[in-house]
Amino acid sequence: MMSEKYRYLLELIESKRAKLGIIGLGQVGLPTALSFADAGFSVTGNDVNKNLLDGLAKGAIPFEEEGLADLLHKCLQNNKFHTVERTEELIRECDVIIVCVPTPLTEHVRPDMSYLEDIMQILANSFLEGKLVIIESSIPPGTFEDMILPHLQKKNMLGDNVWAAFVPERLAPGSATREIRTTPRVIGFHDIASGHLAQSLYKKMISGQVITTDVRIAEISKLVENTYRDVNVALANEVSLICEIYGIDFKELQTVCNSHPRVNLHSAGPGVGGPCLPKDPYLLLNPHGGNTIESKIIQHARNVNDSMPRRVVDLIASGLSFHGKSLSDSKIGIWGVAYKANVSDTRFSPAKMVISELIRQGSHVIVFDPYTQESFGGTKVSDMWGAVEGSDALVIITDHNTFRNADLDSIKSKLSTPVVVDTRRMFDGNLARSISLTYLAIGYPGLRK
Ligand code: SAJ
Repeated sequence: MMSEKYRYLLELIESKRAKLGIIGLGQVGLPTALSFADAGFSVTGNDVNKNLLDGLAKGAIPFEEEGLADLLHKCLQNNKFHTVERTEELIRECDVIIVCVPTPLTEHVRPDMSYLEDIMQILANSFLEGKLVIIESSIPPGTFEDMILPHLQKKNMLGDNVWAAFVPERLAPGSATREIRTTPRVIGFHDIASGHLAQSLYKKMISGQVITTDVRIAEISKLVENTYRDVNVALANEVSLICEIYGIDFKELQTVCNSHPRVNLHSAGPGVGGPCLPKDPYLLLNPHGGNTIESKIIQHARNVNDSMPRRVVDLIASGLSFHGKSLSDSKIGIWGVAYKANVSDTRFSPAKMVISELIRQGSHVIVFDPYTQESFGGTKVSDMWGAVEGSDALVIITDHNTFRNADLDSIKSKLSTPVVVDTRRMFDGNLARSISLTYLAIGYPGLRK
């Protein structure tokens, strides 16, 4: 028998009169807040970063994300979105609270739960009667039952006068505003009433499937999805090395292999970055309050992907050595420092390792990225050709669209030494070599003297 309070909250959600509060307005929280606002809910946002709140109120988005600025303007104009400085105020005024704070890694590659713990402390001391609390942050298995619920139940009864669910975010940076509405979502629940309320809520915003499951499965599924991708990229990276040994082109091999209906060989590249893939395998292997689980394949995949920037540096060194030069006496131009194409995010970007190592070995590094001011210690230039002019090598680390139409003849004419290291296979290697560029790439046949 469902309580009166439950029926009241369900009715608020169904009629979109429920007030939603999003805690943490980063790459997950902001698109989530604005997508719910665009779906018709009145949404309040909160973040520890006051500058971010000031910027948002003026319509400024803090990171590159297609369509997000337009969505913010629209939601500000129709008064569907506003921010508050105090988390307690948000909790007080909202019926549904969605927590989107980060759970990064510590320097010892263990989950750093401090942001989430801070919020849970505030929630534990708040009056939550009649409210639904949703956690979207990625969490180590066991966190929901052993950490989240005890906090929420300090003053309330789960399933009776407070409800909670774990709904892992599944946003793909770069296409977040589009995909958030179509990507199926997983609702992890501990009690049926909470699962039902959360399901009703997400069905109002997304057209994709809303799957309900046990909370432990939801926790682990999120982490396994990204681990799956990380391991597959590692396989591609390892196969690319095998291709180099056999003297064949990985990209051509990939096309041939992927013509098989049950094969999806991923792309080899300079390594794996971003806020999710380098982190989630470690969350998977570090259960809440438990010992680290050993997994050879997952750890090995992490090691393979982490070793890729080193391979990039080796490629640069071999290209230079072909022309009698070394890293220490060379000027090297870098295109792209973001972790993937067309985003501004540089977290865990392979560019960091590549640039740091080049600088350590004495290279003069010039960096261009249209999306970010980050340069990892290299000299930043504001024009893409500024990284090519007079350089001894051009290294493409991120395949931003901006670079796609660059013409190889212009690159060659501007370089001091004609070396191109293409870690994303943006250019046609045959064409590059046909105009006497020293073209090197991950998974591409090496140079012959
Ligand atoms: N990468 C490769 N080869 C590939 C695919 C990716 O080297 O074949 C590299 C990328 O260059 C990048 C890293 O892996 O450095 C991660 O890229 P990604 O596109 O797989 O993932 P993210 O971290 O941008 O976002 C993912 C999302 N996955 C996809 O879009 C396929 C998303 O679904 C998840 O919800 C998100 O992580 C998350 O929040 O966990």
